[in-house]
This record gives sequence, C-alpha cells and structure tokens, in this order.
Amino acid sequence: MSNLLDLNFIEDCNKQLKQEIHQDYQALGEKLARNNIDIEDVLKQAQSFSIAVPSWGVGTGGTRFARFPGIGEPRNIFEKLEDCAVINRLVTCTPTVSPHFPWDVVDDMSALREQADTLGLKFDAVNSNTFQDQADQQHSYKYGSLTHTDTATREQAIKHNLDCIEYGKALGSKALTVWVGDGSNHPGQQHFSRALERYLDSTRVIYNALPDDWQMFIEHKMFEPAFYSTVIQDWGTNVLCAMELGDKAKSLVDLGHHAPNVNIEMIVSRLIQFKKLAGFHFNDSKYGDDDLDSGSINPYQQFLIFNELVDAEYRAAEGFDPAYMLDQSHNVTDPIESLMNSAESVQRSFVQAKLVDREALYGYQESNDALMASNTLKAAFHLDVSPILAMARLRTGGAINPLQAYRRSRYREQIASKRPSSGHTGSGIV
Ligand code: LRH
Ligand code: MN
Repeated sequence: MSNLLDLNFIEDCNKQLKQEIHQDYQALGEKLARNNIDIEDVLKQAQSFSIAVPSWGVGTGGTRFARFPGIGEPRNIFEKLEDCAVINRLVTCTPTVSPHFPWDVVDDMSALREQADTLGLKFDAVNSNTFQDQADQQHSYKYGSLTHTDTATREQAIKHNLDCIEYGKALGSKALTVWVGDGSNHPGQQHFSRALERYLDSTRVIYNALPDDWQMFIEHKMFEPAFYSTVIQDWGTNVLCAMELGDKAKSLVDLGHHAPNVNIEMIVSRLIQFKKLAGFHFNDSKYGDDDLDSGSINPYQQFLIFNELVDAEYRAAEGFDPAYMLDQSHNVTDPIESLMNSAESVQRSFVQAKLVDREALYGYQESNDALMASNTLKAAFHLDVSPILAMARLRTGGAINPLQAYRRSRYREQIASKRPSSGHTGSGIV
C-alpha cells in the first residue's frame, strides 16, 4: 500500500511546515482572543466537521461529449476505497464514503465493509440509479423509472431501490438517496400531476421498506437529463413529497441543481424550519449542474449556506441533523486533489460561519441595521482560518499541506503501475 498511509511519511512532510503553522495559529489566536473567541474551541469544532466522499468522484468525470480518463483510474469500488483512504489520511475530515449502485455492487458486501474498516472508512448514504439502463435490464428507463407510465418498469425501479437498501444494510449505511431524472423534453409529453402521483405511489413502497433507523433523502434537480420538465424539479416539490411520505423522508440539496442566482441559503433555512433538511451534495457551478469543485466559483454562497446551518445549531433547531456529502465531477484535475481541496473548502465555510458574532447579528437584524448585519457576516467570511484547518489536520495525524504531501508521495504514478488503463474513454459522468 502507498507510503501515504505510512505515518512517518506524513510527519516528514509536516516537519518543515510545523514552525510556520504554529506561528500563524498563535497570531490568529491572539486576533480572535481580542473578540473573546478561544481558538482552541474553534479548533475542536473544526475537528468535529466531516464530509462524505462520493465513490463516483474518485474516477475522472466527463460530459456527454467526452471523458478523458487520467492515469491510475480506480477500476472498482475496492480501488475507489483505496483512493478515499488516501484523501482521509491527508485531510482527516472525510471518514465516510457514499456508494452508488449498481456501479459499486460486489458479490460479497461484507468483504467490502471489512476493507473499508481496514482503511478506517465507513459508508454514508447509498445512492440508487434508475437513470441508466443496465445490460441485463428488462424494462428501459428511457421514458422514466419510478414515474414511468408502465407498471412493470416502475416495479423494476422500486425493486432496485429495495436492493439498494439491502446493500446499505450490509455496509452499515443509514440512508438511501433517491434522485430520478424522470421528466419530459416536449410540452404535452407528460401529465404533470399523474407523473407525480406515480412517483409518490412508487416511493411509498420504498419508504415502507426502510428500516426504522433509516432515512430517505429525496434529491431535486431543475433539469438534465430531461430538458422541458423534471418530476422532482425544485425544493417545493421535493419537500411536499417528503411531507407526504413521512418523518423518515427528507429533502437533499445538491447545490448545482438550482437555476443560477437562486437563493439556496434561504431554501436551506426553510427546510431546517420544517425539519426536512436531509443534507447536501456540495459542489459549485456557474451555469447548470456543472459539478465543479466546492467553493471554486461562489465561496460566499457556500459560506452563507453554512451561516444558516451554524445558526440552526446555535438555536438548537429541532430535528437538525444534516448529512454532508460532496458530489462533483472531476473532468480536468486529479480527482484526489480536487476532493481534498473541496473537503477543505467546505470545512473552511463551516469554521468561518462558526466565527460569526451571532448575537451582534441578531441585534442588527432586530434594529434593521442592514449594513452592519451584512458586515458582521463579511467579517467572518474574510477571516483566513487556514491555520485552524491546518492545525486540525496536524493534531489528527493528517498533513499540514495535503496537496504538497500527495504530490510528494507520487501516489498517482505509483498506483498507475498497479492499475493498467482500461483505455475506455467514451463519455458521461463516470
Ligand atoms: C444527479 C446527481 C445525483 C447522483 C448523480 C451522480 O445529477 O447529482 O446525486 O446520483 O449526480
Ligand atoms: Mn447529487
């Protein structure tokens, strides 16, 4: 296994950075102390943060036009877990993996769970897939899956979701994420309310099969693969279905699934208020569901989302227990580097939101002092919390500078010699 998983290597990488990081940490500590903030408290909060890595994110992603795989591509879930372990080894805040079925199906799920345990990983929410036809599939999902007009096709899609629950139970997961691309490309092609009725009938069967301690995460998306209407198109339809199904159903927010400029942080606040926030698929986008690295385009929006999340925690909002996951497509970068960068970016937004002077903010909100309210948020957003993030990693055995350590390890080159290229380019997200 790679030198990356060897403690001495990471300690060696940290050696020349330690003095610098302690100086920066001390300086930031003094700055925060002037506002009666104990940096050690903030550090503990930073260390409590964790986010799941999508198993499908460690391979090179693509678009409908093409996919340009890199070297050392993971060829199965076992190799994907190896790469996820490397990420967690260096950034120490990604101890869980979100698998996708049937892409990650193996004959012996307990062997998979054992390998994950060996690598210090656990499984987060499992994802079903009724947006592609599998080779041995009887009924096509061309015209939909859980909402298809044909009963046999709906039953096939329901069965797949029930199988995913069984896979998840074997892996120790506690949630099923259901995203369906069902919709239409032409006005008149689909009867909107009948399609949603079929969706509810199908998901009720899946919901009733959930173990007591499980949840169902419903994921909405504005468009793609359908380009005129999507059955679960927006948070409104999503939360209505979650309310219709019951307490174990909640609404998952994938940042890229909204029209440009939609106020996602307000959607988050609404879902929290109605105890229906399942969690997130973090990524970033400029146009559509671009699945770009989290915080790479609009870091202030990501911060504002965490401002709502930290505010809910601060107010001990009832039923507040969101799941944090990344969901990205790495078309032009090394997926491991992008996932490390993105995990740190989301952790950064969380820590910055923890540094918002919430009582002062409430005061300005009550007195309608708009400018000072905005400045109170900006003050936290402009704080460079890098020393806290690096110290959090250092104190949990990670790398002060994950990217530098990863490149120094030459992991990608090493693993490429063990993973001959499939030569498969093709197109599509995986
Ligand atoms: C749909 C989506 C969904 C996953 C898929 C890989 O765009 O965000 O969460 O199933 O990407
Ligand atoms: Mn998603």
